Amino acid sequence: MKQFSSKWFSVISVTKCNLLLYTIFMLSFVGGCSDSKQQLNVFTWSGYVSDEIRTGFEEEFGVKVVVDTYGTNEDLLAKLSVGGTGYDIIMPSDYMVSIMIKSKLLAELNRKNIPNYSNISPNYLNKYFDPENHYSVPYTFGTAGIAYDSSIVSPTPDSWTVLWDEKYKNQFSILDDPRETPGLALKMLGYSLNTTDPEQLNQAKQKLIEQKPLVKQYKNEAEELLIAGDVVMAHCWSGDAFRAADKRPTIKYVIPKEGSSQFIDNVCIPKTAPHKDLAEKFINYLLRPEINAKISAFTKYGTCVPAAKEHLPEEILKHEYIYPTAEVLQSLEWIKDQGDFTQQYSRAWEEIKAK
Ligand code: SPD
Repeated sequence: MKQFSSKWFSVISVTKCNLLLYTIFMLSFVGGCSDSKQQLNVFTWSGYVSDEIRTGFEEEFGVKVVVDTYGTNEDLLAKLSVGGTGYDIIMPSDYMVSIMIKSKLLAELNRKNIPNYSNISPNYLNKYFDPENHYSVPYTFGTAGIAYDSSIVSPTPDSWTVLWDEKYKNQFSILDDPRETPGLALKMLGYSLNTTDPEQLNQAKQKLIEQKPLVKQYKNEAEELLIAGDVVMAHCWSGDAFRAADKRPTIKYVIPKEGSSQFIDNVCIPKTAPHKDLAEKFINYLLRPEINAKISAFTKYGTCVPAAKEHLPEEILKHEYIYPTAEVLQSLEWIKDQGDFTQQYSRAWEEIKAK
């Protein structure tokens, strides 16, 4: 009996052991399958890549897309400058593309892998920041301005000076951005937002220090504050204002009469990208007219792909601030890469925030 039970014990042990090995094998196989899926790591602005765009690419190409966000071009630069981020796709604005090219942080694009490049309108190509688009492909374009709740803010704001009005103390937010924010004060003072005159920049700095006690928050994701009703006005990017207006229809947007900034955000591949081929497939996918239309409808920024317009509703195509009038366009400036003087903007902004 003793012999019998020990024999059976060893049979059961062997069976259990086989089962265990089998389970480990199956688990490692399943795990191995998901691990072996290529992963595309995207680093972008919030509200820029929708779940629909992400999962559409995942399903069609059998890969995983992970999206991480940043709040300013300078945050993106800081992260990339450290190296080895693992990001495959980034979306710097115009002047930051120029800075990144000079700093040798970007990979040259292989146009053969991006046949949909030909879908882009020439109006958005060959700009000063990447004269032959060797490193960048335009994603969207927009402006900075003031979003306001028209059921509360009266009269309708038409000047940046409203952001110095005591009446709105603690009721508005300002972008937390070393170029946009000094830029708004420079425009209010009648200067270029690309000034390299230290005295003009100093005047803008003093204005922003004076404004500080009135500001509820410095925040780039103003959409959330506007929807929640935490602020009645926000210095923000246009698409974010229009996205907020979808949820809270009394939100309107204006570009002040003194003028403002305009931008093109671009898709680029960092030099250190682990999956360059997949990144180029992703860029090509973004440039399909129907996909690009979805991007514009989601972000509420303009499309650089004319054929995408066939898939867009009238209210976007005729939107006076997504496609500004010639008069408004004249009042806008591109933020430029000002070389060494750029540091003075960052220093001024740090000093303002430290006050
Ligand atoms: N939520 C998307 C915001 C995109 C902003 N682009 C930045 C432009 C900076 N000049």
